[in-house]
Amino acid sequence: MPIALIIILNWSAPVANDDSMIKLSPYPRYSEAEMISRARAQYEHLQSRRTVRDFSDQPVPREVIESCIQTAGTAPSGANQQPWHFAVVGDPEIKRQIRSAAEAEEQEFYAHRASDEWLEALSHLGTDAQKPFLETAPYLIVVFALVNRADDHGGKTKHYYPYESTGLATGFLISALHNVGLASLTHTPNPMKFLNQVLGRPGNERPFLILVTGYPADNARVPDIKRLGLDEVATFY
Ligand code: IYR
Repeated sequence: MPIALIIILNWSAPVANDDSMIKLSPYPRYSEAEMISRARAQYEHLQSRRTVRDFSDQPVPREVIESCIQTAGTAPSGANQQPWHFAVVGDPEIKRQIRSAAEAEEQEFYAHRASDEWLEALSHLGTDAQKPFLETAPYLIVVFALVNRADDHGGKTKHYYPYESTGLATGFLISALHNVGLASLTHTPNPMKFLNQVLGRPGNERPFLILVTGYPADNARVPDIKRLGLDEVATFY
């Protein structure tokens, strides 16, 4: 038999063997009444979250941000590749540079790039090209999605579902920040490539969004939005 055929016939897809598995740490087992009450309490807590654009400049302990980012890092990811990086900007000069570059892009967006349909969809939010929160808020967490990662042999390992995974981690982060009483804003200047330059991040790290965070300003105002009801977002079969 030709050697190549022997190799093909002997090939089998890699599978996890027993040595690579560990026992699941026990999940708490609540009574059904306790589950219903915890699920409701969680909903009540998270439904009070609002996207905020008016931030206080009051400092936030760095340790809080560190723990919230660790929470974000517990999100599931494609092949457990954890394809994310969080660049945490507290430095006023770097915040100033980000604001200046973001406002330049936003001016183009609002004056030329956005379609009338897009501007119409945004009109109830009251947004414009001015982004003072990029300097006011104590922290800008610039979230990057990694499309690949350098391996130990000078090559690259491709990542699977990097954007979906980074979106999940960002969701965990928003929830973690809300849990400690911090407001956040998912900000997406378009395009965002300038973030690689300003922060010196390599090309395999794609800017995903800026999560602006801090305490809400005392007089913060938010648009009067409604959330869709359960029967509008879910179908039970
Ligand atoms: N990036 C712009 C426009 C914008 C786009 C969407 I979609 C929003 O939900 C909000 C704003 C800005 O930040 O103003």
